[in-house]
Amino acid sequence: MGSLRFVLGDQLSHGLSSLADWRAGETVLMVEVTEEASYVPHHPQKIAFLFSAMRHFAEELRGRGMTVDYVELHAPGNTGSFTGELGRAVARHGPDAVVVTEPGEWRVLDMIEGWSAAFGLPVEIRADDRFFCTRFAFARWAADRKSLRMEYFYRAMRESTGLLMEAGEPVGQKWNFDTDNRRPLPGDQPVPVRLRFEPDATTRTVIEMVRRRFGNNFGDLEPFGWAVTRAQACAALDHFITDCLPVFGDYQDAMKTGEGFLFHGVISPYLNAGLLTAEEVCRRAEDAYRAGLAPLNAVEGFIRQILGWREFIRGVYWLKMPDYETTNALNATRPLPAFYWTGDTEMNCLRQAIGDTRRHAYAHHIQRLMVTGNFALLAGIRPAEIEEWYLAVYADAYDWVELPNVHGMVMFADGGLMSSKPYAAGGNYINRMSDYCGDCAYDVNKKSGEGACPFNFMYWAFLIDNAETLSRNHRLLNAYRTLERFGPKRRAAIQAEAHAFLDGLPAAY
Ligand code: FAD
Ligand code: DLZ
Ligand code: SF4
Repeated sequence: MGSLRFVLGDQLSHGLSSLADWRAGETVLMVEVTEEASYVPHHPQKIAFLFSAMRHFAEELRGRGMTVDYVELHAPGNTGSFTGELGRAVARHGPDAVVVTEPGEWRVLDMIEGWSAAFGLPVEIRADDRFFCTRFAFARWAADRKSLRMEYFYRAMRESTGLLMEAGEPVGQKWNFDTDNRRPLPGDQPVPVRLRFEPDATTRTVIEMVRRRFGNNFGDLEPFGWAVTRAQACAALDHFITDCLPVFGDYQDAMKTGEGFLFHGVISPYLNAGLLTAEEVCRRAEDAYRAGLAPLNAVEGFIRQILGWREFIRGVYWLKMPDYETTNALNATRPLPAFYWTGDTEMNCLRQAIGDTRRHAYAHHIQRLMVTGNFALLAGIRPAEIEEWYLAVYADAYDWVELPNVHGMVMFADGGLMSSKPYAAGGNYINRMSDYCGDCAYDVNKKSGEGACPFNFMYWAFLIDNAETLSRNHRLLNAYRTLERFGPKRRAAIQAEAHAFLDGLPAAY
């Protein structure tokens, strides 16, 4: 029958390398399997999104005349794993070879590398060309660099792609407009209503299946409004470019109660599952700038997230795995507090960020980094426990993108491989960028004692606890000088207050 084309759940792209030379008579294999659906307790919306998108994609392939062998989760005999399902499909179809695009995760690549021996067949693993930068090009860029900084990688990517470039120079004569992108949201700034997609019959069937099977996982299954086809994802992108991108830059770091999406793209699940490509999203944003429909600070800021951060994060993942996830540079050992799963905390910023996550399987970058992430960093949560949480609760979460963001950017567990200092902050930052503090049981202006914002004393306690590792970091010299002035008694009191607060939090496990 020729080759069996195995398409994984996050490879829903018609231009996928493993489908490129499909010939009549060959079968495409797609499988829903328990192992993937339960390696962490995924948010129910994440599972429903992916299974519905997979089923729609299979239909689209059939519509293009391709033969698709699609194994549903409850199909009789489903073995529950990629390897088991490939074995059954090989027996059914008798292919000469298996063709697969490289997976997003190290765990799955390790599995795939065992298939040829297991099934006695050639297994061709093709590069995933949906990224701007191949794993090998990133490794070449990283070679001989002591530290990896996104900004330099990003500049090289601007040059190689020509995005926002003119005659070899960055448009606007600056690479980065980030200083224009840190405005708090004015109270009277209208926020666009986001495009949602009514579940069709396929999605409704999947939703009911997910309710029965995964209904107890953290997160609301409904209302469900995610795009599940490429056409819908394109409509979501159009909506973002027209209604949000023009002000995306200004309020990129802002947070507002009840407004989980603000001006963000809300496209990461589509990019990561393959319904949209990084290239088309960046080109659309650039076109909006060139047509005078969106300002440069917004467009550059947005393109940097995808061409810079997303590609950089993936590069770090493949460069450093599998050892990457085992490091713990700050010796963080505290168990994950139960409130991450329940939302039951008096700290309003955390309650809001976790509440948005529960409702939408989404929180924007600053909520992830500076609220739930900042808390985990300052509290010294065990990296593996907080990583599992992030991998489970977001519709866009896959190991390749979640892990470097959490392990490296949030937890500094890689010792600063990708950031020059930990993103640690006291309550002031959250107060400046959000409206959360006004409704909080704690007082953001109080540094210690009854009712003081816990971020305030946790921030200083974090620096004291980690002085051995961090006090020589040149970007923290001012903070450590301030701490020096506090004197030993005040420092001991801060530490005692932070540890008592943290020790009093019920653990999740
Ligand atoms: P926008 O703000 O509109 O940005 C546009 C796009 O840029 C995103 O869709 C995304 O593809 C890309 N992007 C932006 N920042 C990053 C980044 N740091 N890393 C990779 N891509 C980026 N993103 C994921 O896709 N999956 C994850 O599992 C994930 N986990 C994260 C965990 C933490 C602790 C942090 C701090 C960030 C994480 N991110 C993750 C990155 C970022 O928060 C999300 O990509 C973003 O919030 C998605 O929403 P959006 O589409 O509205 O993004
Ligand atoms: C995330 C996920 C889930 C929940 N379920 C499936 C599945 O049943 N079948 C599938 O092919 N893929 C699934 N995925 C996505 C995979 O975990 C992802 O394709 C691999 O980890 C490679 O990145
Ligand atoms: Fe969060 Fe502190 Fe503000 Fe409360 S006062 S919302 S805990 S930053």
